[in-house]
Amino acid sequence: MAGKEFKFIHISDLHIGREITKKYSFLDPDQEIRVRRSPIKVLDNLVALAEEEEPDFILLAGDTFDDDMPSSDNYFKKFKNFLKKLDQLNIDIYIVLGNHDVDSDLLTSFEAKKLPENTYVFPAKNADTFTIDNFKVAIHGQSYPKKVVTEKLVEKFPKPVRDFFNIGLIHTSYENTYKLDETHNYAPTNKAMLDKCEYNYWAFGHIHKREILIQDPYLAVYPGNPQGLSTKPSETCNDISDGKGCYLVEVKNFEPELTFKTLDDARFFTAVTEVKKDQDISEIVNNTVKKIESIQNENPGKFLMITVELEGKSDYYNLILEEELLTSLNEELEYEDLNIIKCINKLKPSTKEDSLEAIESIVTELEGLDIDDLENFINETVFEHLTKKEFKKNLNKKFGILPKSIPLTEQKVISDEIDEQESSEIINNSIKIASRIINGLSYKDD
Ligand SMILES: [Mn+2]
Repeated sequence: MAGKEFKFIHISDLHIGREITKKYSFLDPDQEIRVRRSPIKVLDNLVALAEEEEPDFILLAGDTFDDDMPSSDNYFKKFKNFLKKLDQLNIDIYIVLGNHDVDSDLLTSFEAKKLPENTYVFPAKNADTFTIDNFKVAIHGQSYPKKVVTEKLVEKFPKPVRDFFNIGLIHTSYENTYKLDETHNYAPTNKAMLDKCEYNYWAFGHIHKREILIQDPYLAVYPGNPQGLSTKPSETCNDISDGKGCYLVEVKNFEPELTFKTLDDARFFTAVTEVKKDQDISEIVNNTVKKIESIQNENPGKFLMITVELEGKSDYYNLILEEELLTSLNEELEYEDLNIIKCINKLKPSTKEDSLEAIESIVTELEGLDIDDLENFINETVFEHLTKKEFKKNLNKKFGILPKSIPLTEQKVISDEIDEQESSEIINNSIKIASRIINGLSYKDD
């Protein structure tokens, strides 16, 4: 017996209220506002999608709010406003609470009848079933009763309603696929448990990476979060061409068909630059800029937060400062909808022969310098470019040379009165230290 055609949207883990920008304080003010608003912007995008697609209902599988959210909070009011807009569009919404929003006022407001009529929040005490007779749909769900739920809630889910399209709505860690530690392995489910329920569709939330876990004979789906929240792999768009969002599910003759729909406004990416051994910093910057511009072309209209990683073997592996690279890239790439948020130098030293060649060039440079130039060399090249703070400390201890921020006139050892012997001693020691560092050794003699 065939049911009516219907369609719904499956979304989860909005984490409204999460302050994404706390860690990225160097975004300029306009950028900061845009990124901070991105989780709430998802609601506007979802309303626009609902107007376009006219789904019959929406399923929200937990972690709507990032934290305890009182009904007096602005974010809560905005969410309530979103529910009202859906109500005006005649779209129902079914919600369960997850570990993040269990202490929000969502369920209590629903029970106090303070939410619009189109909204149903599943109880926390036990699983419940909501049937939509018109479409022959039965939605079974349960909210979290507490933050840490180790019980297998699905084991007590109701029997399927015969001849209905049965949907299970739950915030869960499925098969512990992502090797979550005990404290995050919430309301665990596995295939055997789901098989037993004989439902048609499992609408999951919790894991932020989208994934279709089971395709046949029923669907089990994580839509992922609709807005990336950090630089963690599950939050980035590195492996997904269409960003983050939700699933539109169209059901004909009880056969569900999934279409992914984008809802995000800001995207995290990692741009990996493969460095060849003798490429200098300007070549590395140029190649990275090209990589970033191609990401930009593939993500029009989105705000991009990019982590740059340098990989490979390089003669200059320890001469490239992450902070300096970050500054030069952000200077090269002055777009209002893009920011390089982090640079990570994962370069390894080249072969010993290559390193020796690099040392030789330093030696030659050092030997050709007079005292003033040597001073400058040590200050500019060594202090500015060598990454190891301890090296500076050591140099300071050994020669009484202080970091550049302290005027040179206050430094005792290196001065105009320095004699030939002292000068050559400094050169030799500098060479020794530089060579050890270039070889990846400790600066100490041991
Ligand atoms: Mn969660």
